[in-house]
Amino acid sequence: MLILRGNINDIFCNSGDDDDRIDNGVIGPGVSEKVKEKTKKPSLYKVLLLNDDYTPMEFVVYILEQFFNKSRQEAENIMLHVHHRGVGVCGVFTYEVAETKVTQVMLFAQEHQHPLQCTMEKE
Ligand code: TYC
Repeated sequence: MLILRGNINDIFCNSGDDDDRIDNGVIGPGVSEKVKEKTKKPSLYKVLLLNDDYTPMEFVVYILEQFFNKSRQEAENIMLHVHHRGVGVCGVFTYEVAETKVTQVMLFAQEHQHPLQCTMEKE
């Protein structure tokens, strides 16, 4: 006998973008159950740097290298993008990682008395 637990659509329809698992277990003589556990992928957030007229370019490049693991060349490109366009993406992270990066950058900028602004936005 096959016992299906949960919504029939959840069990047989695969949307493709979720991380789905099917657990086949025998729960008694001649009785098996098929349980599909759905796990949702976490939402992602862009961490953004904003331009200003006072923060030194070298300071922004240093932040991109140290906090966002960018190469020198990548960091310079992102810094120049922000300088010319007003805003740019430093990286994409889960909520808590993005929030931590924003806090670290804002604290570091304040400690060095630069007005640099860093924020996050849902993808
Ligand atoms: N516009 C700044 C300058 O001319 C450089 C800068 C770049 C500042 C990026 C902030 O997020 C920033 N010194």
